[in-house]
Amino acid sequence: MERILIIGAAGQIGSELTMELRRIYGNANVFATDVKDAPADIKESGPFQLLDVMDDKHLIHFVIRNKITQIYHLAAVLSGNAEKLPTQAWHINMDSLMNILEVAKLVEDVRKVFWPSSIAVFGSTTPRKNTPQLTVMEPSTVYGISKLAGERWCEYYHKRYNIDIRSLRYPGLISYKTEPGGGTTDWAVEIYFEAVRKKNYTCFLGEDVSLPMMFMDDAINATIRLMETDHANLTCHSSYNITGPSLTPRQVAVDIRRHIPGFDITYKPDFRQLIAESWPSSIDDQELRTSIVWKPKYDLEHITDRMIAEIRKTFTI
Ligand code: AKB
Repeated sequence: MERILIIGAAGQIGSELTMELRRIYGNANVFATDVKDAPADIKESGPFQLLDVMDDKHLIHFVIRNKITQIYHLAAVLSGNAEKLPTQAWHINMDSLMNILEVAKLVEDVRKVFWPSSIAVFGSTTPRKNTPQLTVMEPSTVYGISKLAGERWCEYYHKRYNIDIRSLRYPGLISYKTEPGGGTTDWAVEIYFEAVRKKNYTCFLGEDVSLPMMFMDDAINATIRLMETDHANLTCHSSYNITGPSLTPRQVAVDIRRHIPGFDITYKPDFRQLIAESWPSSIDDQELRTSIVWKPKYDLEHITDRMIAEIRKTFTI
């Protein structure tokens, strides 16, 4: 029987992954934790506790006491926020991962770890189109540097201590339940909320920057599939490329007008424009698709239909 710990359960990914894992493994077996309060459904459907992953002693006691067998470590300072406080972001992103890797090494019951990497591991010297799994990686952001270093540590712990760590390089994730905070791809969520709320949006990126994106349902599905796949099928022990459709702000705005004809968008690029320009515009994720036999279901139209419908529901309740 699996007993699963989620770190960062109140965040954009955690708030949806926790509910799906509870549906699969049973509410009582999925322990949601965060440094901040969580949405009501997380607290009401199963165990929730405040836990700071930076506190290594508390973390190891929690894992031993609750006989945890799998850990999903989702907490991180994202790209935009990390640029505002680089040394703090480095400290949080790296030390939290090292605490998790050490716990996985020391506690025998812990059999698997999931840790997300990001398209931010790539930089302006990487081929931007169809970025391959193995390529030049010279990230220019502190977030990207921490994710690249994290990938190397994951592979090191796998090779040296035989720890089963699985990871995906998430693109921008589009979801309606919990808004992201401080990322360069946040525009792809904000645009839908503002379209429904105000019928206009000021985008912090220029109209034609193309970035790889993915709807949250596809990301959750791929993540759980990766964790459930036989170890023998895995060909990568650092982090797999993964993607859905590549989108520009202009393409999304045009698609939103199918539902909200008067929707207006203006562009005021800020410091995140340079970050976006240093990231891939599209990703080759064939290696993952072969390893876990998976492909995404959501294209732009399908994403827009779901986003607008779900956001409208929350505003009419
Ligand atoms: C960000 O924009 O920082 C994140 C990411 C792509 O990892 N959404």
